[in-house]
Amino acid sequence: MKGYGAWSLIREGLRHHLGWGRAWGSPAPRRRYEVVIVGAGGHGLATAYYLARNHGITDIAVLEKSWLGGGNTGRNTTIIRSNYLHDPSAAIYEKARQLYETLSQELDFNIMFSPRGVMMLAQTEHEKRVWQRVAHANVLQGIDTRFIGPEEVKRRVPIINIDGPRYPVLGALWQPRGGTARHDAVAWGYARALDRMGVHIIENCEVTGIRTEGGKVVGVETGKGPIDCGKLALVVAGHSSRLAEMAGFRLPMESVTLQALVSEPVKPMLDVVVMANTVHGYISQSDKGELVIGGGTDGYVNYTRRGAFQHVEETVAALVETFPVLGRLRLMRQWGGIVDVTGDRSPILSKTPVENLFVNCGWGTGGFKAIPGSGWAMAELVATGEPGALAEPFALSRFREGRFIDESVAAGVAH
Ligand code: FAD
Ligand code: PYC
Repeated sequence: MKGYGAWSLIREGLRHHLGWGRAWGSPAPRRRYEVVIVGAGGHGLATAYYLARNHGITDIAVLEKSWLGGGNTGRNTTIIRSNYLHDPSAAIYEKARQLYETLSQELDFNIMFSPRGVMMLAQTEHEKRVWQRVAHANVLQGIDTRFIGPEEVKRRVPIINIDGPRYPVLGALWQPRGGTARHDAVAWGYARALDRMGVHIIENCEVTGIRTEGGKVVGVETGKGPIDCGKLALVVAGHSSRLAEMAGFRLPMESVTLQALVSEPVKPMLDVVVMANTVHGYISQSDKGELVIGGGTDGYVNYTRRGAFQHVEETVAALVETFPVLGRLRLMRQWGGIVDVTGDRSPILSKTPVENLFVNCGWGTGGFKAIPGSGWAMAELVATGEPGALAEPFALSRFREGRFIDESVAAGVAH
């Protein structure tokens, strides 16, 4: 497999790009692996990558029921930030944000990380106090955010209407090194690196059952036959409850659809990410010029990935007041993804009642930004059998012990 350095690009350019090989293979599954990871989304792939990179474990299969990155990893609106309130959240999201800064170089794959700045608007007095509090917490956590006034908001986002009428802009929480990355590229970059390290990624291989013996996991049933394993990690986002049920335990979470939409491409008019949580909308402009827009989740548990017309109406109506220019745009596409939401809006990285079976889920509406940090922490948990400092607060036991990490405000999306 070729690298993507300047010489390869020039050579392939000169021969019409006919010499590139596949970025990752499609191996037949072996009968047994040391570690099986279910789910080839960003979190499953990153878990495999840091297991290999940090812990020297490469006897791994990542099993994916459809195509790699086709779940929420390829459906999200790509926002990356670490401006959370509580220390455990700030630690794991900032670890991820820092890894994103150099991920293109590390994977030799351009993930198009764009630290253009993320702004979370304060549109009520209450929201202003909340973001000021988060800004103070972030100072103590060593995270670079600050509260900015309406004039600076207007300077950074000329298309914004700061005067209301319903919700004037009173300021914003500003994270200058937050931003976006190309979501598919994150999955593809990890997949290519894994293939080079000898890890098997097996697509079109749905896990249909989990086998245990004496309270210990021993393997999985799949559409391509049974596969034995020493350790099993479930990293399947919105399908986590179903996989946990196969192993005989329940997870404290619900699955709901989160929707997004994009406009037709237009000339550059917005070079930061803006989230307007009071009106439930957020917006950024992609490199192609489309405005990437999202709102809240469907208000009921469901496993559909359909875009719903009322969402377009609600989300756009909310944003048009703050960004009047949107009223003149045509919308191009809308879609949904099934997100896995816990009661405290924080993820679960944990051992389970089944020995050698681990879960990584509950990232809800905000797990894209966490992918590298989550993979790093999950790899440590799977490799050693014990959580490190990053994963420990996110154990399943917190729901029994009442140690909730309430991030419903910082999660940023209405759900
Ligand atoms: P996924 O990418 O969904 O991967 C799980 C994989 O498991 C899937 O590929 C699925 O096919 C596979 N799978 C499921 N069941 C099985 C089985 N039985 N056998 C084998 N494989 C199986 N987060 C942000 O940080 N910023 C954002 O801007 C943002 N915007 C979002 C916008 C939308 C519309 C949506 C839907 C989500 C958004 N998110 C955002 C959330 C983010 O996308 C998710 O938290 C994250 O992608 C979850 O990654 P994952 O790898 O856990 O899940
Ligand atoms: O977590 O920042 C986020 C986010 C934005 C849109 C969806 N999730």
